[in-house]
Amino acid sequence: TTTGPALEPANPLAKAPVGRPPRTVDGFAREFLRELNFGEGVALSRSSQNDQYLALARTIRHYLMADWLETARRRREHPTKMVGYLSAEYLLGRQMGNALLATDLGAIADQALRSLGLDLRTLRAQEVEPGLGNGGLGRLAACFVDSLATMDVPCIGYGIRYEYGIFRQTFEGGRQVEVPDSWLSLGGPWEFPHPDRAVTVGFGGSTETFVEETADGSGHQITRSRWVPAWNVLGVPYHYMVPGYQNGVVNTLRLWSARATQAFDLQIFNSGDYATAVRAQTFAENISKVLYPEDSTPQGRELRLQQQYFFVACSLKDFIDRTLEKDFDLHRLPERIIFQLNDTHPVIAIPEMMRLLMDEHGMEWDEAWSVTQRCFAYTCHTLLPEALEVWPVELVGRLLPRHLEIIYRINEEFLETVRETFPGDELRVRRMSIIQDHPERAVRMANLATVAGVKVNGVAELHSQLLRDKVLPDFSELWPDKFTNVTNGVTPRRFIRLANPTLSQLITDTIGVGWETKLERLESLEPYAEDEEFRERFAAAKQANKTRLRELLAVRDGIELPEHGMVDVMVKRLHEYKRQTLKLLHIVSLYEQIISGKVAKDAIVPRTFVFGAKAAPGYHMAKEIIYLINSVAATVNADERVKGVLTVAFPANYNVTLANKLIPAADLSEQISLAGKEASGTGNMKFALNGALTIGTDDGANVEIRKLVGDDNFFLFGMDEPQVAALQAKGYVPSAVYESNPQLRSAIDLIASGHFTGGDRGLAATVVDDLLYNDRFMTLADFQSYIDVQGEVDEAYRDQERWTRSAILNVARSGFFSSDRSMKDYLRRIWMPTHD
Ligand code: B1H
Repeated sequence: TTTGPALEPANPLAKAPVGRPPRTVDGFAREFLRELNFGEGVALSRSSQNDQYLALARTIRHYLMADWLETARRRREHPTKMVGYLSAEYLLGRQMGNALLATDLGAIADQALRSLGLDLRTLRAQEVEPGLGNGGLGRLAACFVDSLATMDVPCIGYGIRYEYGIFRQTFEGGRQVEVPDSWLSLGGPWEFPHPDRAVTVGFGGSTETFVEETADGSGHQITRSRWVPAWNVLGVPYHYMVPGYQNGVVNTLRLWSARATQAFDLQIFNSGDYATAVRAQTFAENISKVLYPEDSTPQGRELRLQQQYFFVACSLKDFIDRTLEKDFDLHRLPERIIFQLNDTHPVIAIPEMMRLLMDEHGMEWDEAWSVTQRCFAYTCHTLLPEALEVWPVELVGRLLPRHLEIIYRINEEFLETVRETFPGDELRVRRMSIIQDHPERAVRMANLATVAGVKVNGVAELHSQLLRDKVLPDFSELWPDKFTNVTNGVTPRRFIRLANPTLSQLITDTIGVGWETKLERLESLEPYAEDEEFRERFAAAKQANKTRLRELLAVRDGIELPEHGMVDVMVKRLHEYKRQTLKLLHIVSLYEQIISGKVAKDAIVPRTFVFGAKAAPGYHMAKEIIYLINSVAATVNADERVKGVLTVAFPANYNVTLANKLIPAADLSEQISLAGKEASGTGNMKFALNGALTIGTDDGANVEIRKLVGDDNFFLFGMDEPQVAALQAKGYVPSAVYESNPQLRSAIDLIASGHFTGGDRGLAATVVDDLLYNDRFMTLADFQSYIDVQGEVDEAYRDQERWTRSAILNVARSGFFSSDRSMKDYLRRIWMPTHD
């Protein structure tokens, strides 16, 4: 299937996008009814809420459509260098609110629906969010494409249209039970399938060599290789609009869905084995069936490598064959594209680019390598060694034999450079090799990305430094200039304007409009920290957000929150390095001190602790921690002795939608990972921007948040990274910490006694034993410091005026964490280095 010839229609109307629907209440209502009647095929009186939601989505879409077509036309007519963001995850969150904000249609839609007896908020709540990501990494990709559209930077986001996104979390008896997320089952009104533009992707088979005359007519012969795949699948692109913020720009997110190819079908269908043929179809479609739910620790599954190659092969082909104008000279490819690799997940794109340039476009190795090396840049998102992806050579060879050949050759030439630069240093050669030998022969994707990429960046200052010094030190010694930092950011459109309308209104009333795209302007709020009236309005906004949260959790989860007190929130994926157990030990310790009479109930500040966390379904320890949090919540909430003082809420299924309600209501943001383990964190930024104070370690972007908001407005605790390394080197014995700290001992003993698990000691043993005898992330070592600083938090909170002042300063000084700033940094440091 190819695109048809350019049309030369007689009717001049066809030359430009037909008009936008009128931006009036009547016009909107009319458009909505048209969609309901002619799109959904139902009368208003007979329509379900889902019909109404779908019609409303399509109505809003119409207002964006002309801008989308126009943006695409403009980019085709004036082609410039584009960003191809390659990401296996996009954690988009609900689309409707964002589309209404981008088009500034909220008020019109609200009135139009009201005039029809409908309620906008109810319809918005119908949307099942596209959860095509696990956590921070996927949400970051969504923030980045939002910022690029808002900044009118040409970008295509490429990824996978998983039929099932991140699972829906439920609790049964306090244990996590995963339910498949069939986000598309009630219709996908935001997507545009283009089955006619499907791309074929090969897998398996073998390579063969053949001899060919060189193109220069000299009569010389060269040996080339080509791939003969054994099977292939189709990638069908689904387009999603990425609207900029009220700027008339709409970029595209192109997500690929796998289908069986016809040839594949025919072959088997003709063999008469109908059932096998149908099964083969299912096999192909499996590739985009489900998002792998591991965050940080990738599973080396064959299907996952298939997913990675599938979306990357579709994307490169799409860009070269469809996005570039015909007969574009591929030697100049780097003038027109930079592919940003979001972690190692899309790194197989590097050998794929080599294969395309050589085997399909006739380039020789050196030319192809020179082009490839300028087309990719790599972002690393981790420091955990187990999170660095490696693919067994056996698997790569079986699934992608041509790519393995190419990887071997890249490695050979690279190691030659290493040997020239560091003669006789074979240990170094082994460390740097793209191929590891132990524990099994495997391709190190981070090494491949570092060798091929123009730049390698970490996601926060500290992370980038540790990346250079600890993760890839040999590479940074060889190529110091390749390494750079771009500190993460978050989109203020979704995470302030949409999530926190009350605070947004206050900001606009105070400093005027436009801060949503120039977030550094928040700094003009700083003097208002001393303005009593402003402080009162600020505190009232926070209170309103707490009330909103209380109402939501009552309906959503049947959780009753008290009206007053501090809201202390820890929301993020469940992982040992993030140390949800440290938070739990704090809660248990407070509880233990009250029930044992060591501390008077009224001596501590009433707090509501809110957790939100999904565990990877196969991560046993993480699931045990969830069970323990739920057990502690149930016990504490039912105990009259702490009523009104300690409340623990763990609403199930933390996702973007819930984040938008939770974060604005928080007083305290828990960012308590072991120093040196959290690459950046982005939740930490969202909290600060919504006026929560952080209690945190010197880790990831916490370091930069603290530097900006100031020590007086941030609660720092725990070891820093050098101290962690020193303790590690010296030998860490968690049981010794337990023995020597009575407060810690009481808390752990209470858990171990079965107090929270219905008297069953066994049910808490997994977590307790790990803390005492393993504690890889040094929870006990940081316990006392954490407890002490939580005492300072209490003290600060008692002085509400001081607290509000600090909260205001957190907002005023966090403008740096806009993802617009991150995008500017990428543009200047990586994508368009001449860009000023
Ligand atoms: C982050 C991941 C990740 N780092 C593997 N690494 C995955 C790794 O499906 N997998 O196999 C999925 C995700 N995610 C996070 O990225 C970091 O932990 C955060 O600190 C950081 O803020 C975020 C964005 O940079």
